Amino acid sequence: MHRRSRVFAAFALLAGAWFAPAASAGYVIDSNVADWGLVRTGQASNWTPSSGVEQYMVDDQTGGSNVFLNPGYGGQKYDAEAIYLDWDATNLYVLVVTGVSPNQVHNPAANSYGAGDILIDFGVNGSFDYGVVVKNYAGLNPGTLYRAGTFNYGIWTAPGVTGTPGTDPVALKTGTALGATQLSYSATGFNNLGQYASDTHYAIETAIPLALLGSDWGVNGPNKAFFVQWTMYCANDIIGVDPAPSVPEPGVPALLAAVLGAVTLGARRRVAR
Ligand SMILES: [Ca+2]
Ligand SMILES: [Ca+2]
Ligand SMILES: [Ca+2]
Ligand SMILES: [Ca+2]
Repeated sequence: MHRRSRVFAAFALLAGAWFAPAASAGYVIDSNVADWGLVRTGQASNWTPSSGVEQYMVDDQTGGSNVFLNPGYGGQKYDAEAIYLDWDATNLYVLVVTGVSPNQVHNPAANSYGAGDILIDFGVNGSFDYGVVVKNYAGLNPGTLYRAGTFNYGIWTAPGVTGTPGTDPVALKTGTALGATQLSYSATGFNNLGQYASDTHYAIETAIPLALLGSDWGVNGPNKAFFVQWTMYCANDIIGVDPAPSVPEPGVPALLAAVLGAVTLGARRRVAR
C-alpha cells in the first residue's frame, strides 16, 4: 500500500468512527423486557442484558415487608430491582424493573407508596436536572419530560432511620414541561425473571427524545457524565446507573489532528528531500 493510501485509510477509519451515526437501538416502549435481551427462565443470569446495552445495575431482592432493602424496608413489594440504559441517534432509553405495581395505593398517611419519577443528573453533581414523570401524584403529566424545579423526598434520612422530609429525591414536585417521551408501565406483573422465580415484577420503560435535552446532549452522545435514578415515593429502595463518560468524543478529533499533522509533516519531508 502506498504511503498516501495508508494515510487515507487511517483518516477514513478515524473519520468513520467520528462521524458514524449511533446504531438504531430500536427499543419498543411496551414494558416488554425482551428487547433488552432479558430472558425469563427463573435464573439469576436473566438480569444480564444484551451486550449492546450501554449500562445497567441490578439489585434483585425478595421477601416480605420486614425485609431491609436499603435505605428502607419493604421486601419485594418495594424492591427497585434493576435499571438499564441505552441510546441511539434519536432517543435515550431507560428500563426500570421493580416490585412496585402501577396500581399500588399511593397514600403516605397509610404508609403505602407508589412509583416515583425517572430522574436524571447531568454533571453528576448531586442536582437532578430532568425528570420523566411516571405517575400523576404531584399533579404533573405522566410521560412528559420536565426540567426539574423542586422535588418530593422519601422518608429516610439514613439507612433504617426515618425523618421528615427524607434526604432522597423521589419525584418532581414542580418543573417546566419540555416535551413528550414514550412511557410504558406494565399493567400486569410478570414472573420468572431472576432467581426468585415466583416474585412479581413490573417494567417502566421510556424513550426520551435527545432533542429535549438541549446542550446536555450532542451529535456524538452525552456532553457530560450523567446519572439516572429511580425509586418509589418512600425511597425504601433506590436504583441508579452512571454511564462512563464517552471518552472518544474529545479523543477522536485529537487523533484526527494527529493524523493530519503526520500528513503535513510527511509532505514537508518530501519537499525537503
Ligand atoms: Ca420493550
Ligand atoms: Ca433492590
Ligand atoms: Ca426482587
Ligand atoms: Ca446536575
